Amino acid sequence: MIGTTPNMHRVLAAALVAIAVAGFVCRTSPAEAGPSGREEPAAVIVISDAPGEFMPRTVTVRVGDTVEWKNTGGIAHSVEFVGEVFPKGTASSESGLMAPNKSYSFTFNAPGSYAYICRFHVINGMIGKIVVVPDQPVSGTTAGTR
Ligand SMILES: [Cu+2]
Repeated sequence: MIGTTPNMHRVLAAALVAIAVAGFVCRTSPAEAGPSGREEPAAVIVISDAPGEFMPRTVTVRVGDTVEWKNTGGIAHSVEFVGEVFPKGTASSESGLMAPNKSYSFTFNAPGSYAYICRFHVINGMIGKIVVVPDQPVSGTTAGTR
């Protein structure tokens, strides 16, 4: 039996990211509800301990979408946005300390690129990014946007 090597883990993580990205690109139905009317999170980001990371690391959502972070690890983490000025009327952008099994949700009401960190493990590279695009149907590939 072959153990899980760090390499395999990497491949697995990459595959998960690919699946997640494909899922977002392929989403065809236009918004059924208004920007604030969607209840379920548009994306769920899994927080794990070994290594401490956000998976997937980069997520693309639309304006009005809610992103949820779930701490599946055994230690505390956090989600804190950095280097971005949130638009007026946007709520606080910090999860605070997230104990194991805690989750945190945030709704993005303005397009932009939102980088965030885990306060406790940023030194180990525990960072992530949410890209928020305008709320309109995605046609074709988004790879070649100018
Ligand atoms: Cu952490």
